[in-house]
Amino acid sequence: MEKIVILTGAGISAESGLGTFRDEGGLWAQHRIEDVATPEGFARNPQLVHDFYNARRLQATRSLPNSAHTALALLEAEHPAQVIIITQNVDGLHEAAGSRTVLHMHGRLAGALCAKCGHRWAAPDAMRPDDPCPACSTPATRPDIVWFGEIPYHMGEIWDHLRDADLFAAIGTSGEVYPAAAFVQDADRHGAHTVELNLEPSSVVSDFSETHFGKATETVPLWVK
Ligand code: BV8
Repeated sequence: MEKIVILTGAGISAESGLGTFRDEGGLWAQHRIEDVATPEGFARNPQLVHDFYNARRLQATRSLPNSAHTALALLEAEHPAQVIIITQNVDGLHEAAGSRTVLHMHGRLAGALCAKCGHRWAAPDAMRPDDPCPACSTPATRPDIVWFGEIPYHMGEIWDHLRDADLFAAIGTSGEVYPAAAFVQDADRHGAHTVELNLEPSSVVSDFSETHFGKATETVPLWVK
């Protein structure tokens, strides 16, 4: 039974109106990574970081999945237990499109985490630094997001999927952030056919056997056919 492992990045949500990071005017052009996407930045100014994620959480709740998300959900419906999506995205658009097997390796905007006791709960629309944890009451709440320098979630499971993949596709990612950018090499080493679907060549395009350039809403529905 063919195993299809799909890595997605901000580019798959671009046409749903959510900003990417490294495109013209992207999120990293508006904010310094050090200030809003590192534990040090959060320790320095938790309100600034909460404001950054509160704004993205609000925007994400108002966005809709696009035909690329829907195409992947249909692919999974047609090949139950064969399709796994590993997303770097923190929006919930894969789930909103109907995908069931989604691993959020960089966390989720919808999640809140207590830095003291590790309790997780559904994030309120606007988080504040001194919100008490519902479990231990400590005012140590943070977005359930993996920042630079932190260990991505689900890595053990992800390595297993890459080892067993027959087909690995990366969709809408610049290939700038590790360990996600190296997944194609792991899949290739274990014999998978590798495909990049992106608006333009990523930094790791040479690691892929097949490429399709264009907008995700055009390339992904055609590719899953
Ligand atoms: C780790 C938070 C160890 C969530 C993010 C020095 C010190 C410390 C660490 C490092 C270091 N040097 C290197 C590292 C590792 C570091 C890293 O990679 N740094 C980079 C900058 C060099 N990585 C880490 O720290 C990671 N942790 O390494 O721990 C470890 C490793 C393995 C096992 C155990 C332990 C943690 C990384 C996670 C950081 N968190 N964000 C959030 O705020 O959203 S990363 C951030 O970048 C986002 O999560 C995003 O997902 C990710 C990748 O970006 P993309 O999704 O690719 O988006 P981007 O804008 O870059 O590209 C969009 C693409 O779409 C473009 O190519 C564009 O052409 C295309 N596109 C645009 N429109 C469309 C389109 N494609 C199709 N259709 C369209 N319409």
